Amino acid sequence: MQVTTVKTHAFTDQRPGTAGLRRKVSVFRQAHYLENFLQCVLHEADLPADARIVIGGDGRFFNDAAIRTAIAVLAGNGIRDIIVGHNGLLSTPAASHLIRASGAAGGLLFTASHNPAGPEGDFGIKYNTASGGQAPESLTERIHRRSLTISEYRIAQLPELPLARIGQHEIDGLRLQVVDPVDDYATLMQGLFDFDRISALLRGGRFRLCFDAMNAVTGPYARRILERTLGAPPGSVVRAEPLADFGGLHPDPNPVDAADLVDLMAGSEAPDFAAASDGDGDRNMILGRGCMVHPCDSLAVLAALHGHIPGYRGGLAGVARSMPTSRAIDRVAAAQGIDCHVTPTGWRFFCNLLEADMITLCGEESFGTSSSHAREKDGLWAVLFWLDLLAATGESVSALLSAHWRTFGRDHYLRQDYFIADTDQAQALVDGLSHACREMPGAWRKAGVRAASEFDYTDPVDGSQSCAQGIEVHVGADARIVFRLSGTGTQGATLRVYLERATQDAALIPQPSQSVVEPLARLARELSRIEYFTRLTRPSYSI
Ligand code: VG1
Ligand code: CO
Repeated sequence: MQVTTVKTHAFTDQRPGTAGLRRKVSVFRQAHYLENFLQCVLHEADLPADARIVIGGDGRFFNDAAIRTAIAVLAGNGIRDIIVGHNGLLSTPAASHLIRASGAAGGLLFTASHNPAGPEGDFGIKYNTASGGQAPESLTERIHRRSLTISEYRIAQLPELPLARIGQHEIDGLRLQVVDPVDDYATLMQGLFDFDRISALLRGGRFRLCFDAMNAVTGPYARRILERTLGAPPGSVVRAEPLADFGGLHPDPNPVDAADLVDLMAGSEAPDFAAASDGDGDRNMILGRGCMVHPCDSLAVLAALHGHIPGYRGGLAGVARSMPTSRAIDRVAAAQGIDCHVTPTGWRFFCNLLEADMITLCGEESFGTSSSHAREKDGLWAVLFWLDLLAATGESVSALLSAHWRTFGRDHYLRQDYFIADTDQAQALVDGLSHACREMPGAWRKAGVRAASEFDYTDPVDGSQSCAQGIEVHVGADARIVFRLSGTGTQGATLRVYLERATQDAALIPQPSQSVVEPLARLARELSRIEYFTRLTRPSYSI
């Protein structure tokens, strides 16, 4: 194998965010850009020469070219044992599982999740460690520091790689295994859930379901598991072909981007159950006839009812949520006498807790839930969990949700995003809030502000610290506003404002969350002076 050392120059914008390095495709296509980053990953990951690496992506534009480059850089650095998904496809949770199951030293995941795809769209790369989880902050920071000084990388000259041919290939000293992306993942799901019971529900013909893969990576997974294995009628999975540009969609399972699914479930022809997933298959949206399950509630319901599910009958070691996620799960944990950990936003913060067996279930408000079966969030897993619950209880989605609220109360929840073109303005706004925290309860007492603080996190497993992870404002006895800047965008800044009000009041529980939290939305605008800093008078996005 011929290996070349290529002289390069450093780029200053290779700092990974909430979930890897995300940039415009045009940025990734600059000469040396991807190779540089990969070389820095390899340098800092410090892998043994016989390391095995798993590679896959969400199938978006540039996936194939990036995977070929990655294999060449890996081979150039002496890594000769590579597992790659067929045609370069692997959903994020399936990749996480495959890393663990194959004893790999790590994995490269090519995805920008739900961000738009295509030549004008976004691309991304994540490095996951041997646990299957995303590189911790300490490692991504080291990778970033190295990217500022890199001057050369090593790359192998390889022939055309047979990514479309499943099987084991020996190529010039490189062992390349091209695997079916679904096989191992499907077996894992079969071990967690009662497939006979779900199958009995789906095969009868009385129960109807619609799974929207949004032209992204979960199509092949959902078709195999829901239709072929579990017997849902063909056509139950829609938009099931992964497309390089996601068909122009924004594959983010939420009531705005998957509005047609919400409409379907509100209509007279609504099936019993609907769900959607995102670009890389780690997010999920669950809907019943006439209702959408908010992800914060979904996490709480799964925790409350886990005893029905074979894979979780042994009980939960503990649970965790990201700080902005509603406190619905906290009350379930309290009732079960288990710990509820609160982490910064981003799945990587759950990984230490999962590895240490301190938690079994975890989730985020951004339509992500998962468990100790993987080290990433998992969209289809959540769908199967809900289907298994419906099969076990014989109840509908809305009945399970209402019963949950009756027992535990409800957290009305809404997230408002403001797209701010000027990142300096966005930063000034957040800095202003963080400076104002101390005075806020005094200055805004009449408005009900009780406490305000910046969220700093100390990882209970390794003691690492992550500071300034958002600003939390407590209002009255039962409400909360959280402010933070997004770490996954590729242009400008996005201010996320999370609004939440908990209630046990039977009259308030069924009200629409939008109207219940409207007074909080107003207060959030006043506290943060959004209009002053950005001239924006209303959110760009409410979900
Ligand atoms: C967002 C979500 C966060 C999620 C992250 C990656 O991050 O808020 O909860 O973990 O996306 O999800 P941010 O920094 O933009 O708020 V995914 O499905 O894009 O890998
Ligand atoms: Co995703």
